[in-house]
Amino acid sequence: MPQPDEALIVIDVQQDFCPGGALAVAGGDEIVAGINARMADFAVRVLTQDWHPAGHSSFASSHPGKSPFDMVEMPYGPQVLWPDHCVQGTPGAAFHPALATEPADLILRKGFRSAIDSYSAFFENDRSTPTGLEGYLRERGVRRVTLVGLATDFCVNYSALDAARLGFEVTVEMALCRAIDLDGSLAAACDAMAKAGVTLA
Ligand code: VGL
Ligand code: ZN
Repeated sequence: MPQPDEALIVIDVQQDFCPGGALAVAGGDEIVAGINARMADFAVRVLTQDWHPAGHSSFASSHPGKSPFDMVEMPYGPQVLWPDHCVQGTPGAAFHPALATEPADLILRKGFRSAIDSYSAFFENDRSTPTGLEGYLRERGVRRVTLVGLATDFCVNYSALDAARLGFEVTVEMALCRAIDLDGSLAAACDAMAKAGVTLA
């Protein structure tokens, strides 16, 4: 029986993060069936979608002389530069075709402002501009959130840390996540999440 105060948040299960995509996460497509199977266990189901305008400031192609995975300093702090990905309206921004989107109560888009990236489902990368998800969940009576999706060490990690900081009880189901793992970013993310009180299941 789904508990009324529990939400499943499915992070960025999109074509560009799956094998063959612009920012492919190894095994990204392997989690889709398992995520679909979990949806019935939650009263509230949210899907997030990374949704960048062309020429987004997180794209290496927007920074002359820079390459994907270089770091730059943005007004809001350090930022990894990515290959162009999840451009609004392109096939790469679409959900994986096997992801069950019908059960979703809310599809939340993020990263749509050119000048700022948004890894977290709750705040943009300045860690203070809200996406509105906190208000949505609170108004729905949610107190506990389970996170799955892509990528463990970026968007899942940032979302989990923000959810914990906001006072939600947070679980990340590691078997239903896959990581990018740049320079030890997966281990660092697991450490940070554990320290923040996130349950890594
Ligand atoms: C993501 C890098 C850039 C993610 C999104 O979904 O983890 N990573 N944009
Ligand atoms: Zn992105």
